[in-house]
Amino acid sequence: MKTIIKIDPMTRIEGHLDIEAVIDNKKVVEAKSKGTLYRGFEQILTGRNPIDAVQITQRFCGVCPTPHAIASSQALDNAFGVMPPDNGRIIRNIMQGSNYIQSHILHFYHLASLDYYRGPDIPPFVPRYEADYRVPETVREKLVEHYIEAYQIRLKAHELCAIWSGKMPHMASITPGGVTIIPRIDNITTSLWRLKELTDFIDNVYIPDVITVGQIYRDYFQIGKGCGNYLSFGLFDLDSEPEVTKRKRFFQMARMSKEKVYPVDVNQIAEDVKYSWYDSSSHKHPRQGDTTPNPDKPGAYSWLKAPRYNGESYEVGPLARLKIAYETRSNPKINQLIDETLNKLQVGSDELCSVMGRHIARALECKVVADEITGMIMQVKLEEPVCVPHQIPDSGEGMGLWDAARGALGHWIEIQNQKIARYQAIVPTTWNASPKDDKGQAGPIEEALIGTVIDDTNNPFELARIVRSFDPCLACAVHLAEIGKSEKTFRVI
Ligand code: NFE
Repeated sequence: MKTIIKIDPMTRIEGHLDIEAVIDNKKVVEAKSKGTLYRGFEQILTGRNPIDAVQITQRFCGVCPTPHAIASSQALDNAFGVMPPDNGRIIRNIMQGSNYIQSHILHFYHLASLDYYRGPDIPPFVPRYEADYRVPETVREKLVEHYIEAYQIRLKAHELCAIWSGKMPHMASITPGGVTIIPRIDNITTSLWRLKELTDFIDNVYIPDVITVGQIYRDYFQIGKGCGNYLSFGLFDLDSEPEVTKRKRFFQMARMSKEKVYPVDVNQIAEDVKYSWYDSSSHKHPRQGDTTPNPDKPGAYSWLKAPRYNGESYEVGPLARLKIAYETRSNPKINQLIDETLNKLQVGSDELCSVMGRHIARALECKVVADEITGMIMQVKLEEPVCVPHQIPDSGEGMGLWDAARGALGHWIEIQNQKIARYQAIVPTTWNASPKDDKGQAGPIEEALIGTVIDDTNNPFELARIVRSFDPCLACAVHLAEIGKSEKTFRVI
């Protein structure tokens, strides 16, 4: 007999993701990933001064305002024909790196780790669902301690960003053509001591904790594989090449399909809407896309559109970035770090494509990013320019491509009469949590759920662990709540 399981909300914070799974003989045979909030930022932006996009798009989300500020600034740089000077480029990288650190630590300790151990019987650890908690008492006590410590540490990462961005969340000092902060020696010194504390936590607490959980839940290296395609727009600009797809980046812009790495042709990106609550035309490149909501559309089940690359679904995020770096050997230190960790865990590199692999990739990336921005802070040159002047053209187009903590992020702007005529954003969670496309092909999270064995349909924690390993953020992806009516609704915290 088939059972339908519905978990809503799935995400602990970060908007409302509703997951529906059809179980037949203990196995997931169909899955639906549903974004239940409508965003509508595209309509808010239309008709405004283009410069407002840098501030308004940051309000997509309080967790990742930084990449939206950077991607919209890049789209404006592109439309205005300006490029930030070295200081502007480096300071944007530092802001983004600090946002990665706080976001990755947030994800493991505050959004995902409670799936693996039983917290104390007080809020925020209760209410909780009963899972196969296997962590021994001594480890459990440490994880609870680190859960609390992680709040303080994330504060340091937010401060690190605010040193350069003026405030957090929602940064003040970013503008088309660069940044507006004039760097002083104390920006550098106060950043370095915060980074030292962050690096100590990542090396001595975060990575060891993720490895310990990985060793205890080794079977989760076999669960939640996903679609097997990986996409990254890249991270940290290393030069000032105006053409974004040719720009040298620390994590390169690339995609991986069937274990082979290929360049990205942005023209191959299109968004399908057959199963989305939109009357917009389907299979449009975001440059031509529109956002016309229709909450009564028959057959639709999500406010997310379904982005596809050349008709295929792609996973984005830390696993995608690390797999591409590992395969291309672009940075020997990353390969060494991954190999050492896999050795400790006694798992193969192919097992990274899994629930536990995503947690490991995120933790290792956190270290790589912290090390990288420590070096970048030393490259900031006092007394040198941080931005170039810009002028709003009468008309134009621009594109910003960047990797947010959760993966590939694209912003597209069209300007007419010096106003925003069209704005489209495809955020990481739109890729990962997308519904089926026009061909009926599942999105990456849906794909990762299909085939999973559910031990107890009254307590389907396997589904929660798989979905959360992607770190979905629905606030970013969509923004009307739909009251779910179905066979089983679980309150999952
Ligand atoms: Ni709201 Fe975001 C990130 C972006 S996810 S967290 O990282 O862009 O879709």
